[in-house]
Amino acid sequence: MKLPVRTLVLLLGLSAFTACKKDEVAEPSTSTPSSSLQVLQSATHNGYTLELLNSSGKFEVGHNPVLVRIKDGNGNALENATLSWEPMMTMDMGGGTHQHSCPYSSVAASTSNPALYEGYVVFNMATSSTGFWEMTLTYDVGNGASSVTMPVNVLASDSEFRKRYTSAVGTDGVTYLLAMVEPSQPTTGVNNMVVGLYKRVSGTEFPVVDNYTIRVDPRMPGMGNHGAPGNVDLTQGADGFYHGSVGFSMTGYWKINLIVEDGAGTALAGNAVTDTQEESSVHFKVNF
Ligand SMILES: [Cu+2]
Repeated sequence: MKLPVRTLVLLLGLSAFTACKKDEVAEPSTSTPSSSLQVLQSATHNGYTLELLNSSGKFEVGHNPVLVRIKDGNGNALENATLSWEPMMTMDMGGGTHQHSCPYSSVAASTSNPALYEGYVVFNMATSSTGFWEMTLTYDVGNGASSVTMPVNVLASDSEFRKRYTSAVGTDGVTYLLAMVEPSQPTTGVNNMVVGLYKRVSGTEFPVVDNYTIRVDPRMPGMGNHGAPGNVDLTQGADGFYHGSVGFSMTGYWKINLIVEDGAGTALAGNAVTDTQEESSVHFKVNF
C-alpha cells in the first residue's frame, strides 16, 4: 500500500512552489505563471483578469489553500487590491435548486508576494452531475468594488484508504465540519496534526468553532487495530486552527479516530475506540 511515486511528486511540487513564491516577488508578471503555481480558473472583467491558483492544480473536498492574482490589461499583477470571495454550490434537488456555501477564510496579500492574495476554502461537497461550484470574487483595485463569478471544479477526496474531510451532527444538534490540513505527507513517528473545525449555522455561514478539544486516536485496521504513541489532543491555536500530534508507528493504512469535545469536556461527536467499537464515527484516513 506504499505510494512512493505520489509522495515524491508531492514533495517536488511543494519545494517548487516555495521556490516559485520567492522568485516571483515584485516581478511584474507579463508571462504565463510558473509551472509550479497552476491557474485553476480565470475570468476577465472590466479589463482585469482574475486568476485562482494553487500548487496542486486541483480543488478537492476538504481544506484547499487558494491564491488569487489580479492582472491589468498589460498583464501586470496588481498589489494593494482589496479582495473578498464567496464559494457557492448550486444543487439540482429534482424540481428545484438549492444553494449552499462552505467554510472559507478571508483573502489577504501574501507576506512573501504582495501581488498574490491568499486564503483557503473548505469545499464540503464534490462537483457532480447534480451540483456545481462557483467562486464570486469581489475586488477593488482603487476604482470601486466589482464582482466576477467563475466556475470551479471540486474533486472528491474520499477513497478506501484516504479521507481528509468529514462532518458529523453532534449530540447538541449542531453539524460540525472537520478538515485535515496536516499531516499532508505522513511519516513514521510523531506528525504535527492541524485541523480546521467549523460549524454550520446556515447554508452560507460556517464559522470557526472556538475553544473545543479534538481527541485523537490513530489505529491500523489491517493489523488488529493497534495504536501508536506520541498522540497529543488538538487544541486551538492563535491561527484559529486546532493543533496537536498524531503518531504512526509504521507505514501503511491508518484511521485517525477523533472525538470532538466542547470547552467543558463534553463529547459532542465521535466515540472512543474499544474492542467492540473499532472506529469513531468521526475519523480521517491516511495511507503512506
Ligand atoms: Cu452541495
